[in-house]
Amino acid sequence: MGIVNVTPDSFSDGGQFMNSGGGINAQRAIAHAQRLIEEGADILDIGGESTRPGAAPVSIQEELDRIMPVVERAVSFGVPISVDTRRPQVMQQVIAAGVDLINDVNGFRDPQAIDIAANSSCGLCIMHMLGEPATMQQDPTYEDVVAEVTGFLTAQRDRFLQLGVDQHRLLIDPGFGFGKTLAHNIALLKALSVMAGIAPVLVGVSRKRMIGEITGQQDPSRRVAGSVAVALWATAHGAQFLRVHDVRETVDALKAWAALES
Ligand code: HH2
Repeated sequence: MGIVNVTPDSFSDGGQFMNSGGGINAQRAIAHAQRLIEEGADILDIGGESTRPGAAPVSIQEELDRIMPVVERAVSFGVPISVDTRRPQVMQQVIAAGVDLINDVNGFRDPQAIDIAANSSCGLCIMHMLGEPATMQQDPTYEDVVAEVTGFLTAQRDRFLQLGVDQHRLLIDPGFGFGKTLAHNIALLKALSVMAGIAPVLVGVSRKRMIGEITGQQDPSRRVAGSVAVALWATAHGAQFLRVHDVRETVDALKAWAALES
């Protein structure tokens, strides 16, 4: 899954598609999306709100203004299109525009979001987050991070199943870095094979702070090798989807690894 962040402030790639006046340059975002497909992305994940630690929320209208021109083009690209949003109103509009997957970092905790999602025919990615992006990295605390995260993901999966959603539409994501320390993230990575028993697992560690903490690289653009290493390890331990900025590097690494595994 290749990341298309149509935002001015995403932690790694924010502002890539802005005009000098501060507006979004949809053409550039669309060109980036096409390049990710050429590089081997099987799915695109389009987002209009940064959820990096400390990020301020954007209005619904602003989020729609950012993503809709890109979504409307991307649905004809021939690969599944995911939208990264926690807003029910945004979900409604992108579902109507024909997207294939809703990726909610809030894990469909909003009752309106779960309703809209269940009544669509989209795939649904349920992610775990502790608290809100603005404050989630201020001393995140768990008694047992693996039990709490798997408990939440299982409960949300079961809510969807009770609403009649086919289990094949559901994926789960432990939400690396969303209210988690490095130790929490590592504990969750080590529990991937357990989580894979709940639903197919998506892993998003690309260029994140945890990779910086492990490698000592402060600049997100220097975290590619660390990200690819964790992505490979995650694949070997049960991840079925990888959400990444660096599609070519990740696909090449997976191909090389798969050649030796077969
Ligand atoms: N991480 C980010 C955003 N959305 N969705 C899922 N399912 N899993 C993740 O790990 C995940 C996500 C944060 O990364 P990014 O989009 O690069 O940054 P920002 O939130 O600053 O736009």
